[in-house]
Amino acid sequence: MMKVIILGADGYLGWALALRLAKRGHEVIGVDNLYTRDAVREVGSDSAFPLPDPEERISAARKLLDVDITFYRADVKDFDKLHEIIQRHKPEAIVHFAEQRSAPYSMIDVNHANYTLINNLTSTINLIYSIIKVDPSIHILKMGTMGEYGTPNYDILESPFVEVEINGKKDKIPFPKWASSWYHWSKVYDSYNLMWANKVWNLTITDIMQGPVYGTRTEEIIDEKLRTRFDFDEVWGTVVNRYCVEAVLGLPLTPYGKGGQTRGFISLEDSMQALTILLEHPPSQGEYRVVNQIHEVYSVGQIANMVKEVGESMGLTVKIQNVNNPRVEKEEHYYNVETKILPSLGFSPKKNLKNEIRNIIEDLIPYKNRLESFKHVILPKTDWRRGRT
Ligand code: USQ
Repeated sequence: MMKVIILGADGYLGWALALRLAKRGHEVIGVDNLYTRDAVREVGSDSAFPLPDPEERISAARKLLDVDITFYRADVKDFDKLHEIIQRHKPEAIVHFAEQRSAPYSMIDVNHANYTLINNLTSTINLIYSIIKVDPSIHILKMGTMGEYGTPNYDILESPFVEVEINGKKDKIPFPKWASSWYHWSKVYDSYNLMWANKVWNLTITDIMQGPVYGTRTEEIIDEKLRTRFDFDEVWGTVVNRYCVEAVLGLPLTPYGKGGQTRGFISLEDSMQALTILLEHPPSQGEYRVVNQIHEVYSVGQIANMVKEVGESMGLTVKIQNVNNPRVEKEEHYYNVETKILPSLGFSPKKNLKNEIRNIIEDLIPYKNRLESFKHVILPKTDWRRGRT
């Protein structure tokens, strides 16, 4: 069994992973500054499911799952605090989710752009330096994003490097990246910084390129008190989860622009399975490993049709209304992603989008009244091109 620190343990993925790892018998130490809770309130929204305080969640986990999770309310931008926690617990692995994770939030204005870049880059640098001081053999499992690559007109390989030929001379370069928000760029810069830390100090790193995650359920979320947060507003919600809330509220589903934007999706449950596998099968000591963590590839238009079909089969009236795209992104494009590493380690997805949409809608219906009061934060307002509030 391993000792694992999760930075960002209060988030959508962080809390679900804390439960998964603890239930598998690993010792889990969670760290979070609870920033996401405040930043979601800042845009006038909240999680679809009311969230207990970290202490209440942890005692619910103790009671319902018989697991013990240690929690620190701390900011990983504070190097001394982060170092002290790592020094105290000396884990085998550290999962790094403690970053601002919304693309729209990063595009609101100069303050939000700076917050995103400073928070995200500083947290990763602090983690690198803490590990060098405590024990350079600690495995870093870092959440990157498929959005680092953008939507190129070539295959997205699962490799940190690619060989190129320029004017007849060949060399290896970092795999090309072309992000589409300050948030996504912050992850590109993090990846370069990790690659560099690996070269200088031989750190052992898994950099995960994950697509948008959807879903409300994991094997451990067996009670309302154990729910992980679920965002749906225009800033914090991601596309599948947003469409499901729109369907429940009788609002038209909102593909942006032409709706041909294609991404690689994964359910919350399968994301947990993948992360657990990557922790339990670390790369060799001193390796920088890049993993593409997606399951099914769909366009946002196709997903709208799927949510409409499932919603209607459940008795909801669901319309689709494409809205002006507030983002700067390709609306029709090639998309082909290599995914070899996770299957080679035994990853076998248990969920698919269609079945999971039904489960999400089923879980949201009892919260319809609560969701009604957030109707005004659903249509997109954050316009990439405006750059100010
Ligand atoms: N979109 C719509 N309608 C909506 C919401 C979004 O058409 O109502 C479109 C967007 O324009 C975009 C696509 O759906 O083309 C994905 O947007 P998203 O909001 O679901 O996800 P994104 O902003 O890309 O970010 C999310 C997570 C982020 C993670 C990323 C993975 O917030 O933390 O890194 O998904 S990826 O998309 O592969 O970069």
